[in-house]
Order: sequence, then C-alpha cells, then structure tokens
Amino acid sequence: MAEKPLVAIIMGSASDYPVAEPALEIFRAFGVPFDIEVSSAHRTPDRTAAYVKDAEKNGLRVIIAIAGMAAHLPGVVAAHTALPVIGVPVAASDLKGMDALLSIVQMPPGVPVACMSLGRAGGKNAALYAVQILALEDDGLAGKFRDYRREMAAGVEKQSQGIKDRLSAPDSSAS
Ligand code: RP5
Repeated sequence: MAEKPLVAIIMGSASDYPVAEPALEIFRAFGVPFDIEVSSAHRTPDRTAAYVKDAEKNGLRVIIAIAGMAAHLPGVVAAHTALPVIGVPVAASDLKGMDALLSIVQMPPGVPVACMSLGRAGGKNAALYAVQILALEDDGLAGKFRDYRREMAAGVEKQSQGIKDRLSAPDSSAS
C-alpha cells in the first residue's frame, strides 16, 4: 500500500500545475509522500473546506496552496486548519502575479500563511520549506536536507570554477 501523504498540494486551478511541478520533484527526491488536488476557494468552496478540515485527521502535516489572481486559497485553507499553510503566488493575469503576491503575503493578523516566491521558484521553495518542517521530527529527512544543501553548495563552486576555466582558456576572447 502507498504511504499516507504527509503534505497536500492544493491548486486553485489545473492551470496552476506548472508551478506545482517543481514541488513534486522535490517531494519525490526526498521521498515525502504527498497528495495533490485541484480545489478552488471560490469555485468549489465546500469541497475545499471539507478536504482541509479533515487534513490533520488524515495524517497530513503541511499544506501547500498554489493560486493566482485574487489568490484567497491559501488564506481560506489556513482558516480551516491548524496545520502550517504555505502559499505560492502564481502569475495568472495582466498584473503578472502582483495580485496573488499581495493577496497571499498580506494576511491580516491571526491567521498566518507563509508566502513563497512567485511561480515555479515558489513551488520548489514551498516543498523545501515543507521538508524543513517535517525534518524537525524526522532525523532521516533532516540528514537528506543537509545533503541537499551540501550538493547545492558544491554545484555553485563547480559553476564558479567553470566560468574561471572558460575565461582562462586561450580562445576565451572569441566567445
Ligand atoms: C485562481 O485563478 C487559480 O489559482 C488560477 O491561478 C487563476 C485562474 O484560473 P483558471 O481560470 O485558469 O482556471 O483561482
């Protein structure tokens, strides 16, 4: 039987999926079981509330809510649960995501939502942030997260060396 999901990814629309993709990649890489749903705060309010109200009971520990435009989904999700909610704003209108960003980051006091970067970077960071939360009580996951950071740092050093090597090559002025 598949492992019970620890994280839920809720998108306001299937059109938000490209922003969710990097989160799925992170969860697969870290071996974190997740659930993914399309459920809207305004198009399917009852469905969204029902899913979120049962989330903790169903074993979920973190909820990621991805939405564009007025983007009230993360706030509505947070209103229905005591679980930590991570919001990811999507550029889905002529306002290029400023609408969703302000909507998610400007939660009134009392019901917090952690707001990530806009778009796919935010999707990836939401998953990493969820991993960090889960890692507080999972030493194996904490170790994987430390390895991830080490590999990232090694990648930067490699990039730096790559640029130095290119510039010191005899024909570097040609490119
Ligand atoms: C929001 O409205 C969704 O999260 C999406 O980003 C945006 C547009 O939705 P669609 O019209 O593409 O379904 O609720």
